[in-house]
Amino acid sequence: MEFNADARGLKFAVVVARFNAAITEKLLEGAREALSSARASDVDVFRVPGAFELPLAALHVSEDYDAVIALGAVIRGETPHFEYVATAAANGLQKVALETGTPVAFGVLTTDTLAQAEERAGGSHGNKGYDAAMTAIEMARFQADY
Ligand code: INI
Repeated sequence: MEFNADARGLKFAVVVARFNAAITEKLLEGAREALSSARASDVDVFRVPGAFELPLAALHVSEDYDAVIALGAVIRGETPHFEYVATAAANGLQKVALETGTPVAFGVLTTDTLAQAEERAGGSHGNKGYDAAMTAIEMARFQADY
């Protein structure tokens, strides 16, 4: 079956981390662009402190939406904290999807440097927020149609 990129009639929640906001707001712009190109009209945005908080926020809203798009930017820098935050976000978001049945798209950048994050938030490597929103649309459509 081909991907039907028509988001009309579907409800989307976007949960966005404020940590590294210069990056995550660009991811949000990309997600909005994808949702509007697919004619989604029912979109709510929720902000949380950091990527670590994204799974709980996704869990909290999952019941009321056809899909959740989680956006964050975890940048390694000098700190081992990176591994804990990135792993918790990835595992937690996957767990929410599998345990609730609501698709959760992983739009969390995990990069070594700020420059790499910029490249993936509307720079030379595209916009991962856009990609995550497209994934959410595809999975919400899949669940609605089959
Ligand atoms: N949160 C991020 O979203 N990105 C990061 O790069 C990051 N680093 O590197 O520390 C980060 N930390 C905060 C974390 O997400 C939680 O908000 C915090 O630990 C409180 O629970």
